[in-house]
Amino acid sequence: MALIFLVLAACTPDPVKPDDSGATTGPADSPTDSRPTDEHSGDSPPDSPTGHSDCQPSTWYADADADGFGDPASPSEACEAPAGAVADSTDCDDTNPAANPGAVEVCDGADNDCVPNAEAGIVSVGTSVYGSIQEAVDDAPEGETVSICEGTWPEVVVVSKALTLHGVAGAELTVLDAGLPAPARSALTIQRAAVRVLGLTITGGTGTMMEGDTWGGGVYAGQSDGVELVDCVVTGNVASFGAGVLGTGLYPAMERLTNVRIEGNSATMGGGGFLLFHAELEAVEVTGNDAFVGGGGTVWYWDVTADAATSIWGNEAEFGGGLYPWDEGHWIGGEIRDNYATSGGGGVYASDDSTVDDAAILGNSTPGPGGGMYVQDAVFSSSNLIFNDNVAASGGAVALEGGRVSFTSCDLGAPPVDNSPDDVAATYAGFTTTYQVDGVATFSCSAPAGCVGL
Ligand SMILES: [Ca+2]
Ligand SMILES: [Ca+2]
Ligand SMILES: [Ca+2]
Ligand SMILES: [Ca+2]
Repeated sequence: MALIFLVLAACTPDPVKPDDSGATTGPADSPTDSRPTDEHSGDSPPDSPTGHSDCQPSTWYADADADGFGDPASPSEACEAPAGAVADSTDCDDTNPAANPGAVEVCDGADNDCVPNAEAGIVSVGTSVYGSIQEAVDDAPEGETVSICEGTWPEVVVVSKALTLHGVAGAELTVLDAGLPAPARSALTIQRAAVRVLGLTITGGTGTMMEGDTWGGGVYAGQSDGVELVDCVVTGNVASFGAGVLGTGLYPAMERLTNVRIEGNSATMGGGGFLLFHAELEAVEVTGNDAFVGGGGTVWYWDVTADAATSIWGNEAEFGGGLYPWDEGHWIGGEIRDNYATSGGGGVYASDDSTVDDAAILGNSTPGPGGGMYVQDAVFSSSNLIFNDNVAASGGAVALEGGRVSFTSCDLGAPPVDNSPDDVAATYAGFTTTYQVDGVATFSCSAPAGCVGL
């Protein structure tokens, strides 16, 4: 207010006779404007330093974000525009230079064009707007962010450069739907690029055809430079292998999944939820997926590390309801819980040389061997596993058949959370020996000695 008062005082040095012509402010030396009042005809001051002896004040509006459009809520009266003010009064958000009546509506969570509306159906990169995710991906410079607003996007997307795909309204409202039942189309294909995907639901994919099988129904990241999925949902996809997510980054590239739910995907071969080579999982939930092997997930070569908030639960397979570490796969961490296998290995099944460490294997079941884990003809090792409440026909915790295995510091359960039957069934040369163990044990099993340390 003080500023406005000073401005008004400077512009009206003396009472001015109203201009009955109705004219707006004219030149300072025009007869109309410089006409002195009767009372002060002799001592009227000369023209002000600005060249205006008097004026008709106009209304100005603060333009705090300097986009040329003023804030209707902050008017002021002055002869000339005060600093940072404009004559326009149509800015709907004077804190955002990307919001004004001249702006293009883009997908940024803000009302850009001052037409109150949802952003639904918009994909944008910077100030460019596109009709599909793929068009935006194709046009976006490397390293840019493709912003995807609320809506269901009926397309398949292929990305072959480093980009971020960002579902601005989050995965619940932003859906990439490849539209089953078209054969052999991954919903999102990432080729030899480091791509970050945020806030997207990925569904309806049927995988990429290779050598007679389909791979990566939802996300196909074959030979990627590392794909990051954050706050995403991958659901309702099918493939032979890796129905939800296939990530086979070229070492040392890895996939990183953070706060991702992989749910209700179906593989006819391996990895209902995922098939991964090299990955880090944080707060990942893999549930309700099914497969021939590895209902929740299949780990193939290299390492997949899961944090304690990652859970593979409620999946189903013929072998390995939760997990199937494949050819030299190494699984570390997480919880493998309440999975079911129709033939063996309710939680985990391994028939290739592999390792599983630092995981909790809880409440899994099968009508076959190995409620928690079934290892068949493999060179296999495990450490720091916890087996509780797993149920099977034989080997409630672990069933072994052939091969050479070692278990280090593994908790085989004790009442009231023991496995049933309790606990290890080892079959070598056609003979099965069962071992009941309470608590932590370190042991190894191979022919012809059977299990040593139990
Ligand atoms: Ca403004
Ligand atoms: Ca603005
Ligand atoms: Ca917007
Ligand atoms: Ca036990």
